[in-house]
Amino acid sequence: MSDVKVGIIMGSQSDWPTMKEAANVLDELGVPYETRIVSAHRTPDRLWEYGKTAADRGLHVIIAGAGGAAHLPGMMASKTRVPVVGVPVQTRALSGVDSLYSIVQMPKGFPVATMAIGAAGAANAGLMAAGILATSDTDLAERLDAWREALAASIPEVPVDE
Ligand code: RP5
Repeated sequence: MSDVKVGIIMGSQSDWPTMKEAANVLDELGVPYETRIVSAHRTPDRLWEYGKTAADRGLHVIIAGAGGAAHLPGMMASKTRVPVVGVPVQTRALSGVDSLYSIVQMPKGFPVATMAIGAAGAANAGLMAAGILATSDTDLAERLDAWREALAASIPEVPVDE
């Protein structure tokens, strides 16, 4: 079993600029991950195989991003007990509201922890994955605490004219 515990999957190459935000956060926190393009509609067999093997391969969290008819996170959640964090990718036609609705309204029994639309949601997905792993990794917990403190310290107390 490898030490990669986080899978970042996305429906298309076009989702990568958004999903890279999750990868960037994991890089900053020193969390290894794998990345794959897995489309619910274009590569359903790949989705099936990924979900079927995820737990046995040692994945602890799957971050799944998709846009439009964004069925990837929900389908992945139906195929594996590994927690799925969903990222609604912003679309041109409907600004990502379509993605959000496609991901968030899961039926009872198959949850997807759904983030905000777009880049902020992807970054938060990385933090969510790190937070889940930090519950059983004290070194990572310390790095995550430091990351959060640095962010807080970077916020000015008083606004300035720009
Ligand atoms: C979804 O369709 C993907 O997740 C992507 O967000 C969207 C558009 O895909 P492309 O046509 O750019 O490949 O499956």
